[in-house]
Amino acid sequence: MADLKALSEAVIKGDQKTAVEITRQALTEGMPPASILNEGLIAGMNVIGVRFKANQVYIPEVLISARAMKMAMEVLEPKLVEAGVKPLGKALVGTVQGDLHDIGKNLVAMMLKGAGFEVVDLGVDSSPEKFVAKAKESNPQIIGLSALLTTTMPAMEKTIRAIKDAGLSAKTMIGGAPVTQAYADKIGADGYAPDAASAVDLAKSLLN
Ligand code: B1M
Repeated sequence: MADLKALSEAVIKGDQKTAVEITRQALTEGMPPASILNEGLIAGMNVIGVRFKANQVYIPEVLISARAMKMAMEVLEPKLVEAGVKPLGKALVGTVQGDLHDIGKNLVAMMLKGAGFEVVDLGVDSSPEKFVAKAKESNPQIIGLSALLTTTMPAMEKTIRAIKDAGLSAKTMIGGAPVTQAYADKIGADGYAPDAASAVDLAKSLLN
């Protein structure tokens, strides 16, 4: 019988091959896709999130684990859709206008996916109008903005204002190296997260 503990261990170790094999085996044996997702893949990514926050693992390990999870998700996703398993919530993420840095934003997107969120990724250099248009189209509960330059931080404020002016009810969260909680408070963002694992905790708390 497929071992979901071994599946989460494979994600933690970033062992793509084993993660995919156990996912396939579990599906063949008729295990519910939601159990494979929650008790295997997400459980593994949660451990990585906790270790990342505690500085026990670093960005390369997180990327390797996220990649193992992604490969297993490719096998699992069609079955999740068939079984009607709903994502935890939907998050729209992007790097703000004028800013081309996306490594941190990608990490946030991966960790959100790892936690069971559906993620719509706007990419880099995203204008307030682009955020608003995509939010209207995809109806996320969370909108996440990333900025790495002090010169692009004001674009966060403009984007949050545009989101509010458009009457969207999504909660906003911000992050990136120069960003602080004080800045989030100043520009009226609903939350700030210093790293990708904290971004997941914040997104979950903003859902409630
Ligand atoms: Co740029 N760059 N860069 N750069 N770059 C910095 C940010 C800089 C600090 C370097 C320096 O001078 N010491 C500096 C900014 C100074 C400032 O404004 N205070 C800088 C500069 C000046 C520039 C250019 C202007 C350089 C030039 O052309 N003269 C230029 C700007 C281009 C533009 O954006 N318009 C530029 C260009 C680039 C590259 C293209 C070469 C490349 C980006 C490649 C890419 O992203 N695809 C690059 C890089 C790699 C860096 C450094 C070296 C690394 C950034 C990074 O990826 N960190 C950076 C110096 C440094 O930080 N040591 C630097 C790793 C990443 C995982 O961390 O993004 O902080 P980070 O994400 C974290 C958290 O912040 C948080 O979670 C992540 C994971 O824990 N987080 C969120 C991020 N987004 C979040 C969103 C959330 C929540 C949490 O909610 C939604």
